[in-house]
Parts: sequence; structure tokens; C-alpha cells
Amino acid sequence: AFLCNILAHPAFQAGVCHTKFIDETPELFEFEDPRNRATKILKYIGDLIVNEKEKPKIPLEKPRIPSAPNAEPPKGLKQLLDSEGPAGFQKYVLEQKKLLLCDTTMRDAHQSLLATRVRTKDLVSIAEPTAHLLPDLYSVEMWGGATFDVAYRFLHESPWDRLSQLRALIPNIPFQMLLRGANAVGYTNYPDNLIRAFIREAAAGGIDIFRIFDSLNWIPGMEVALDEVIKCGKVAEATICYTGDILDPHQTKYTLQYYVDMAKELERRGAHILCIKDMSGVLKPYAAKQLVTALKQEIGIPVHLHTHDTSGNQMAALLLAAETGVDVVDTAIASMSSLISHPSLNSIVAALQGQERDTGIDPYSLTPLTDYWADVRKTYYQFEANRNYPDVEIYKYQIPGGQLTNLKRQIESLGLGHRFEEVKEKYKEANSILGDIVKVTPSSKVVGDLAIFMTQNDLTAENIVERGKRLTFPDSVVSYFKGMIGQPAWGFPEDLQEVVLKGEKPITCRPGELLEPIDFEQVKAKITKYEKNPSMQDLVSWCLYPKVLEDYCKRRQEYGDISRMDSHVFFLGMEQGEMTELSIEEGKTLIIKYVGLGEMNSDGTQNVVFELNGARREVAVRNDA
Ligand code: 3PY
Ligand code: ZN
Repeated sequence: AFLCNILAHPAFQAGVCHTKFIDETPELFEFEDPRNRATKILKYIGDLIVNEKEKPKIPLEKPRIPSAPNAEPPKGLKQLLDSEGPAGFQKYVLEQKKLLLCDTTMRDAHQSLLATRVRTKDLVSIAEPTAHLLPDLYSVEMWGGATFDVAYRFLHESPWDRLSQLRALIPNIPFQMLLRGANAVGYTNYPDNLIRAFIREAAAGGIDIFRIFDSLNWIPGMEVALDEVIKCGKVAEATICYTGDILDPHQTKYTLQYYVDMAKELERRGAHILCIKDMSGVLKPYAAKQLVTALKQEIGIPVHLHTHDTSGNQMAALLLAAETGVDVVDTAIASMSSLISHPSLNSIVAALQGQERDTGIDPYSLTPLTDYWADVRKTYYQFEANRNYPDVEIYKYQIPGGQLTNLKRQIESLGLGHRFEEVKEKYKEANSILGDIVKVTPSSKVVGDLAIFMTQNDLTAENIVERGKRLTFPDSVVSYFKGMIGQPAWGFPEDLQEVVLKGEKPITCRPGELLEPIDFEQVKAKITKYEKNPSMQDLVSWCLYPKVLEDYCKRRQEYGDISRMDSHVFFLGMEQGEMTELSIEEGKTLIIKYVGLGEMNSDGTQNVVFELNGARREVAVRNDA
């Protein structure tokens, strides 16, 4: 353990230790007794056993993990990108006849279908097979969006560890992340130096392609991120968020011309790739054809299409886009695809076999990945969005895939579950009151929060300005009207703005121009209570969400590192008589058997009896039931 501490010490890793390093670094001698670590882990499981009511309703078998050949995976576009840089990469993508694919299974697919809950352990288990079976992918989207804070908040693990573990196992496929422009991977604008630091750390950690968007399609909100990604020598995939319907003759705002103008501006600002981000799945197939045709005529950089299959129409959209020359499309492994996720990778590969845009991938070679994800998905059944049929109502409501599930949970937690249909109608109404804005994180949260607020307070488009004078609006709505997430293309509705802000003055510039730069040394001082030598990655995460990080650190002190625990144990605890294995470090594995519940103690705790590597162990946990 002492050696581990030396090897893990940031100073050692940075190569700045000297001959007195050991004498002058007392924390190297502070290693935890494995017995203590095991107790913390048993407490975590014991707590779930005593207090978690949601027990598995289906027998859970271990997922079938395909074995990967004992050899390096074939070289892929990651090698081309590293040797030729973004310009060479861009050229390759443009000159390709094949339709290139991004596999979103490790990020957006589970963000949409499973409330973002897939743990690093389950991603790592399939990483090597993915590298071997899909070496020709344009990218694997495996980071960013909501996965970053969910990892800390609900999975008790660090997204930076996820990045480094996956990077080591998938050395051949470019890694892609979703970055919300000046909102980074959060829900509000951050100071410029934090955005830059985040991007530098992500690039150094292994992200190759940054998909950058602004939740109001406001280009100044993407400016700093775009600049920093280009400076880091990585691929800047600048994004237009698709809203409305270009085929609608009454559309006056989100017209074909609006998107073409935005794309041209992004190209002018140095984007390497243009992404059409159809986060709600409202880009109808013939609109995709029209949009891609226009963009391929008007801009010279590759076009990447991202869409959700909520309506069931999006395989058609991808095929029409492929026919009109789209360069890359987003897809997910079949067992994690379709509905509010993305069209199936396996299906498009099969559809294009022998055709002009043949992807070169054998659809039957993907069965091991499909089986694995089908198995793993069962472990997450409690997070399933359970939307099991295509729904064209999405065209009417325009609610992004991930938000649809969240919104339902949010209103259920407010006791308004029975009024979901009403909230959906209010979402539409709230959007039009706000001036028909782009709806994607975090602007979609503004619309969602306003919709719930309107439902709770019986507000309508007609009475909101009058009645709103006496009401305090949700924080996200106030922040929106202050200009803190950027400026909507057609301005704020002034009467409502006045009512919401109650005398406060809104800003019209980039929030980053006004926010104080972060003093990282000062932040460091706050974290050392939990982490003696915080890395820049730790500091950046702390600045993005201080409260979430503090809770994460506290839980880490309480339970230790539980990231290697099997997922069904992590979420549900254990059944009586069940055994599980957990590796806590190289060569040290705990074999845990849950024996049964023990005595209630006078302090309100209850004993839980385990066998740990064959020996009886009891831990006392608080009984909150
Ligand atoms: C995110 O910002 O997390 C999204 O996936 C938006 O579509
Ligand atoms: Zn998406």
C-alpha cells in the first residue's frame, strides 16, 4: 500500500519528487487498513439491504462479456487524427464514400434510456471488445452531457477515472464528448477560465472530438469553447440545435435559411465538423434530406447528424441524409437503440450493405456487443424510461429525449404524476410564452420548470404577466431572464421579463465577460479537507458543482471506492445467501456473502451479517425504514 501511495502521489506522477520526497511527504504513510476498507464496503451493502425497498423483480444473471483477442486492436481513426491532426481527419471524413458512424451507446443512449445511470464498470467490461469489433468508427461518444455530474451524484464515481480507464482500453477509436458551450457539463454559464481549464483537462485525458453547442443556438455562448478546443489541437464539432420544422410553411423563425446562416458562421469561426443536433427527434426524414442537401451545398466542412428515434421515423431520416451526402451519423448498439435513443447501428449497417454508402461493417459481427448490452440493460431496469412505442406527439411538444423521462420523475416527486399530460401541454405553452426558444439543456430545463410552475399556479399565457407579479419564479427561469444562459435569437418577451426579474437588470453580453475568473489556488484550499493533493481535474469538477463534489467526497470517506462493485449489488444490495466478488486493488479480492439480518441495536441501528472471505462479519447500519 505504501508503494501504491507513492505511485499515486501527484508529485510522483508529475515527476517532481526529489530524494527527500519520502521523508517530506507524510501522507505516503497514511494507507488504509484493508480490513477497514472492507468494513466500509459492507456498510454500503448493508445500508442497501436494510433501507432499499426496490428489490430485483427479475432474476439477474451476470452479463455475457465477450472475450477480446489477446492482441492490440486494429488501428483506427484515432491514429489518423493523432498523426494528421484535425485538418487531416477532416479531409479523410470528407473524402470517404462510406457512411461513417459514431456509436453513442456509452453516453447519449443510456442518458436517454436509462436516466444516465450506466456505471464505469459496465462500460469498461465492453471496452476492449468494442475496440476490436468496431475499429472503423468515426467515434465513440462516451463522455459529457449529463454523464459527468450523474457519475459523481448518483454513481459515486469520478468521470475522469471513466475517461482514463476507457482510453487505455480503446486506443484506436476517437473519443467524443458533448459540451454545452459556456455551460460546460453543467446547467449555468461558467467563467471563461473554467471553461478553458475543463477543455484542457478533457483533451489531456483523452477526448478527441468536442461536440459544442449552445442551448439557445447563440454563437457567442460557444465562442470560448470553440477557441480552446482548436488551441488544444482537437476536433471542434460545432453544433446547430434543430428546433421547429423547416417543412412547415408557417415557420418564420427556424427556417432552412436560419440553419444555413448559422452553419456558415460556425464554419467561418473555425469549426472542423458541423453537427446537426436533433435532440428531440423532430427532424422529419424529408426535412433531414432538405437540410443536409442545403448544408452540403453551402459549407465545405463535413456534416454529422445526431437524432433521437422517438417518432420511429429516424432510420428513414438517416438513410435520406446518407443519400444526400451526410458524412457521419449517430447510432447506438441495437439493444441500446431506438425510441428515445438513436437508430440502431446494427440496422443501418445491414441496410447499407452492398450500397453506395456501405459502412464496411459486418452486421453479424456485432452480436457479442448486442448481447452484452441486452444483458447489462436488465441491471438498470429500475431506470428504464419505459417508453415502448414510437410517438409522433414529439413533433407537437418538442421535449428532448432525456428530459421527457426526467420531467415525468420531477412531477411525480411533486405529487403531480396524474397531471403529466397537462404539464406537457404547459411545456408547449411555456415555450411559446418564452418566444419559441431552442430547447436543450439547460434551456429545456427553463421551459420544463416554467411548465410545472404554470401547472401548479394555474397560470396561462393570458394571465401570467398579471398574476406573476405576486409570484417568485423558479431559479432557472429567473436566471434565463437575467441573460445568464445567453441571449435568445429573437430577444426576451419584455413584459414577462419585467415580471420575473422584479426590478433586477438583465445582461445582454456574454455572462463569461462578467463572471470573476476562478482562483484555483483558493479552491484548492477548500478541497484539501477531503483530498490532500487535489489534481486540476478535481479542482475543475469542484468549481463546476461544489455541492455535488462535497457530497461525493463525504460518501467516498464513508464507503471508500465502490466503483468496482457489481452493478446489481451497487443499486440493490444483496439477496440472502447471495455471494459477490469485489476487487479492491490489484491482487486483492473480497468474497462477500450476505448471511442475514441480525439484532436491532438500542441506538436505532441494525446488524447485518456477512461472510467476508469465509469469516463472519457483522456491521451495524442505521435503519431508516
Ligand atoms: C445534454 O446536454 O446532456 C444533452 O444530451 C442534450 O441533448
Ligand atoms: Zn441527444
